[in-house]
Amino acid sequence: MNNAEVARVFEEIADILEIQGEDSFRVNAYRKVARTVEDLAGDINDVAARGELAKLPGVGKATAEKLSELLTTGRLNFREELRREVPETLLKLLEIPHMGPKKVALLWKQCGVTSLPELKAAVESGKLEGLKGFGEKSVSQLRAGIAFLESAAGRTRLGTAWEIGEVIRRTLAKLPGVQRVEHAGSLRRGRETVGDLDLLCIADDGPRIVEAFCQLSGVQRVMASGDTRGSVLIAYREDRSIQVDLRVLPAESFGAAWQYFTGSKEHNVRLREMAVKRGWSLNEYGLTEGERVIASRSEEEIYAALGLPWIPPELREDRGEFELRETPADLLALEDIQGDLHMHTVASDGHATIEEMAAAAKERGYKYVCITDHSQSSVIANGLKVERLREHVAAIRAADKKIKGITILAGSEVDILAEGRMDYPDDVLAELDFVIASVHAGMSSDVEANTRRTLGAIRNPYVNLIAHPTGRLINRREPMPLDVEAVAREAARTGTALEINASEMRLDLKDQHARLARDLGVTICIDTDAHSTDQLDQMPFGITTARRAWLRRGDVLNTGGVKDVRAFVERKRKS
Ligand code: DGT
Ligand code: CA
Ligand code: CA
Ligand code: ZN
Repeated sequence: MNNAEVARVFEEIADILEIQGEDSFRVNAYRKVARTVEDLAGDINDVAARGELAKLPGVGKATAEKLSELLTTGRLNFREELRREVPETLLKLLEIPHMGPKKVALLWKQCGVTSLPELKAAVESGKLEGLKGFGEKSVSQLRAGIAFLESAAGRTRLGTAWEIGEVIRRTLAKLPGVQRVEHAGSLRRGRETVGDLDLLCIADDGPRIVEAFCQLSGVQRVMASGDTRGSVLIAYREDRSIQVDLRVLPAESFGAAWQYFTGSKEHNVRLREMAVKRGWSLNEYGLTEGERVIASRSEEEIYAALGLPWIPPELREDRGEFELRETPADLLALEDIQGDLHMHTVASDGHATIEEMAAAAKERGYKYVCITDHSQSSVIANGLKVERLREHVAAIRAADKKIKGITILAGSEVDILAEGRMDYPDDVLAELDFVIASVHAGMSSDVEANTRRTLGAIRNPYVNLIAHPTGRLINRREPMPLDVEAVAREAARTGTALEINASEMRLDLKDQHARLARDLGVTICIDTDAHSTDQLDQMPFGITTARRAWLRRGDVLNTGGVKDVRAFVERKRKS
């Protein structure tokens, strides 16, 4: 079991105990263990191997024994017992936004609700009326939350899907006789969530490839298998799985299949219409006129035959791509990114030091980074008071001198307080190279209040970037209601950048919002918000999102050099 899996077991124990009405001291003890394991820099199994579990913060002798049982046997008796005491479907309710164990307990004990369908029925029948903590407002919030959960059901976040898909792709590519394996479907188009994975493979011996595919590690169930296609369920968490479809084809029709199975459906419908207009037909086997094959080997040939340039997969959503006269040469690419301007260190809630983050960024070929730890109001994230910030800035300057080949800028991710006030006074902000502003607490359900708050930050002359503007967590938390257009207009007017946060949990701004912002003249900045060195590798998800927003190299602040970043800051301060 890895750290995250162990942490989840302890979170679940805490949830069940809290639902059962256990005192908060005991509940929090389990949550603390979960947090400790989750935040561990190394592998929990190594800690166990060294016999040092009991040395972890918040871990006593009894907990160390539980951890050890879990790590050696893969299960924990105590947890299995607890699970028998509550209905299995009850825990699922905790995934509804704004729903905590206390509310779940109330629903269960007072209304007999044990599952999502039962909760839905209870909401609709008015059964919750008069129940403590379920006033009109919170019932309507609950209704929205249920709808949100249903819309997320069965869709896997891009980062997870990518990781799973890449392992399968690389494994298949190594099989003898396999010439090529590629992703298709929504993963290739870079959608923020993926329903199922679609892989295509060029090989002669279909049945053997499909057989190997069905025996991949992680396969929970084989849904279908034939001579040229297979479909399996891959478990990636105890309670989550994703379907993977594989098709084996000959090289002659690979282009047609890749085009077809990449989609989107909407894009394909338009493309087929164009074929039909010419008296041709288009399907996964090729573009044909009667018996004659016009194109099938490559995507380029198919698009060209229809009078179109090759269209990058991220643009295939029927959002204007059929107007393209040529493939956009400067559509943003990972290689264009020169630096990462949003990351955390151990000074607040990150796991690595300034030097470690900078060295890791340098390894990735970046010319600069900006260290942006949390500000004082973010207490849970160990935000820095002014004195500590000044010491931190001095440490950043020292590291910048010491490490050659990369510029380390000193910044901060400053909380936007009520009514758009900033969490540090202006004279402190003025000492920083680059200032990020973001909302972390007190998000309102009122669109005007949220918008006013963000506009306030944008109007501060020292604020250079609004990070994760809507605050959503994909599949977990809805965006806060925000007038993105008004925010974008003001950002453009004041020379403030808006972020595409590349963390696969966030991707915020999302594609359509980023496109709107750019169209209104906003400079976009793509950052990982890394809390550890390996999270710097989330940049590709931000790039993909930017490509889906049709962003060009010139639309993005951190495709420029450090001079351009400094000039961007100076321009706003002077105006
Ligand atoms: P997903 O899996 O829900 O995230 O989204 P996709 O786009 O991967 O959809 P999926 O897996 O159902 O199908 C893969 C591609 O196959 C899809 O993007 C386009 C193509 N496709 C599937 N069904 C149809 C269809 O009925 N008509 C057309 N034109 N194309 C289809
Ligand atoms: Ca799919
Ligand atoms: Ca599929
Ligand atoms: Zn951050």
